[in-house]
Amino acid sequence: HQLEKDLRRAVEQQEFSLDYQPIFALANREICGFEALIRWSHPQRGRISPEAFIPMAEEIGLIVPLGAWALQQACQQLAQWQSQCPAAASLYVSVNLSMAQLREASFMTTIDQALAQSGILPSCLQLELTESMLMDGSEALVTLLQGWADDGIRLSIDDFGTGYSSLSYLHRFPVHSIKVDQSFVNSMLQQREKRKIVETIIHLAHQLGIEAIAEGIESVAQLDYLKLLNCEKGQGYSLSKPLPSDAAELLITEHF
Ligand code: G
Ligand code: G
Ligand code: MN
Ligand code: NA
Repeated sequence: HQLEKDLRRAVEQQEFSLDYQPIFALANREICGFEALIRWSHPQRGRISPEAFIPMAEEIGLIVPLGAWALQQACQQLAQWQSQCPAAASLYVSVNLSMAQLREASFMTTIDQALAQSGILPSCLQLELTESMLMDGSEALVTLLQGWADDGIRLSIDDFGTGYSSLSYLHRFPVHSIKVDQSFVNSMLQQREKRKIVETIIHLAHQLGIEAIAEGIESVAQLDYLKLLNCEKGQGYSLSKPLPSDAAELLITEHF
């Protein structure tokens, strides 16, 4: 398989980079964090979407080294921004994880090393997990995540509402925030049912003392509506697209 060969080479040749999408506090438009999103610039084919290569990387086990790279890179980048800009001391970076990484026994060490080598505070790291990763959650996984949460690492449930939404893991796991999936947010003002789902997810989060992060905010009207619902945070094209690191850095210098 050509894509598989290319992917293996890409890891060795370091053809990957990270873009950073700001996460805003909706009430005051403060930037509170950045979601790190992996990008692949293929030497012949140009940019390839993660939607095309992450599943393949997961299938062939490459997501383990690739994910470790993304985690280290994101932590180091944040450390650099924080040292340049002391006012950004509480800024965090949010990293997407795959199931295969959680299953890897060495992943705990990967997290510890990313924190130690970059020197960022554990509270400046957010890990994004999907519902399916928590669904077959063993006691061992509960212990692992509890350990991270005790250290201050933020745990967020990504794409909430699109997977196997089980309410039991919301109290089994030390969840810090829920990310309301963009498929609900982007049509909520046209479709009453989507709107009710968004409202219910945000309400559920608040009832449980969890913070809500809306994804895929593409208009001011959506932003205003989410503010009305007291949704704490949000990301989306109407606030900022994912940015290459130099553009994100510029934004930080202007913002803080
Ligand atoms: O920006 P967007 O097209 O970049 O991202 C597409 C998908 O790829 C999203 O579901 C996102 O969670 C996933 N993704 C982006 N970066 C990473 C990463 O470093 N690790 C994993 N596991 N998924 C990622
Ligand atoms: O699965 P996850 O939530 O990690 O995926 C994030 C994806 O959403 C990335 O591909 C990112 O580029 C994309 N994204 C971020 N903001 C918007 C937006 O406002 N609209 C759309 N359509 N996609 C967005
Ligand atoms: Mn995400
Ligand atoms: Na998502």
